[in-house]
Amino acid sequence: MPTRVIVHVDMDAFFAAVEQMDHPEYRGKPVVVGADPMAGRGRGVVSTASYEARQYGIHSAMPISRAYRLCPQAIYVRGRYSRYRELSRKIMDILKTFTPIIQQISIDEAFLDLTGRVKDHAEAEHAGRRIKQKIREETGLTASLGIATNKFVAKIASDLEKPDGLTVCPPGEEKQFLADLPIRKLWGVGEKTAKKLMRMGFRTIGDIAKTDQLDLVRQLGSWGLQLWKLANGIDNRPVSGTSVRKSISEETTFLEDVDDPQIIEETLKKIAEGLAHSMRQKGIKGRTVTLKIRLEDFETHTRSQTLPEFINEAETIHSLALSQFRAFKTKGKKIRLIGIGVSQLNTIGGEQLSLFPLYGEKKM
Ligand code: TTP
Ligand code: MG
Repeated sequence: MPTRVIVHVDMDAFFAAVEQMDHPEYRGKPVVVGADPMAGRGRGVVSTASYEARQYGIHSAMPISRAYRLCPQAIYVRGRYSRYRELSRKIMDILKTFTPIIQQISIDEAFLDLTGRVKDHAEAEHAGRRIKQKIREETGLTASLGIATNKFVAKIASDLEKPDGLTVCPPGEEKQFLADLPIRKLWGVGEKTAKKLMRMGFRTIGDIAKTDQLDLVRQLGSWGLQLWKLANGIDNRPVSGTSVRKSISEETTFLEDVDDPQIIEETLKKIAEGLAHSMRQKGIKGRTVTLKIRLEDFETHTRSQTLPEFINEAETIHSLALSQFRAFKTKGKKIRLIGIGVSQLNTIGGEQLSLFPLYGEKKM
C-alpha cells in the first residue's frame, strides 16, 4: 500500500459559528446553542458553545442550567437545524471538489483521501490551506484540518490546534505524535474503559504503545490488539462512504424527573409516533431500534434490538421500545430523559438520507 494522505476536516464550534455569522452582533461574544435556559431552570442540554463561551467552561452536552450558572450573560439561542444542514451540504460539496473519495461522519466532519492527488505531505499541507480557504470564502466559516497517513491520526490532528487549525503528522512520526496524549483520545475508549486502563497502569497512548501486544490481548481480549495498533498509529481503514453513520432519533427531557411507568410509556408512544412520522417524511426505514434512558443522576443507558426487516411504523417502534423499557431496571432511580433512535437505515425509492442524528433535547 502506498503511503496514504488522509485529511480530517472538522468545523469550529459549528452551530455557534453559524449563529455568529448570521448575526454579526453575536460575534466575539459567548454564544450557547441549545435548550432554553429558562433563567437557570431549563432542563435540556448545550448543543455547542462558541469559543468565547468555552472560556467560561461551557461545553457540548452540559446541562443548560449549569451553563447558565457559569455565564448568565451569554447569548442563548435555539438551534436552527435546517440552516446548519444547508451549510453542511455546501461544505461537503466544496470538499468533493478536492477528491471524490470522501466520507462524511457527522454534520460538520469528513475524511478525505488525497492519496495520489498530492505528491507528499508537504503538498498535502498546501492542499489543506486551499481547502480551509475555500470553505472560508464560500461559507464564511472556519474549519480545522488534520493531515496524516490514516484516519485515526488525522482525526486526532484536526483537534490539536482548534479553532482554525491545520496540523500535519508526517509519515513515520505517528507513534511519537500520539505518545503524550491521554488514553481517552483512543477510539472506543470511553469513561469506563479509561478507568479500567488507568487501573492497569496506562495513562498515555504511549504507555499502551510500549506494552507487549500479547499482554494486552490476554488482559482485554481481541480488542486489546486493536487498541495496541491504534496506539502505535496503525489504522488501515479506508475512507469510504459505506460506514457513514445513519440514524434518526427523538427524545424528551421531562420537566421533572419521573418514576411513574405509565407516564414513560405514554411518552414513548408519542416519541414513536413522531419518529415514525419523520421517517416516513424522509422516506427512510430502519432495522435497529434503540431505547435511551437517562436517570436522575445523569447515568445514561441504551438498549438495542435489530430486526430482520426494515420498518418505520409507529406501532412497531413503540412496541420494541416498550419491551426494552419494561425489561430495564431503574433500581429505584427516577427518569430524567427518555428517547428512541432508529439506525441501520435504508432508503425507500432512493431518496437521499439524512446523515445526522438529531441532536439536542425536546422539552415537554
Ligand atoms: P463538534 O464538531 O463535536 O463540535 P463543534 O463543531 O461545535 O466544536 P469544535 O470546534 O470543538 O469541533 O459537533 C458539531 C456540531 O454538532 C456542534 O456544533 C453541535 C452539534 N452537537 C450537538 O448538538 N451535541 C453534542 O453533544 C455535540 C458533541 C455536537
Ligand atoms: Mg466541529
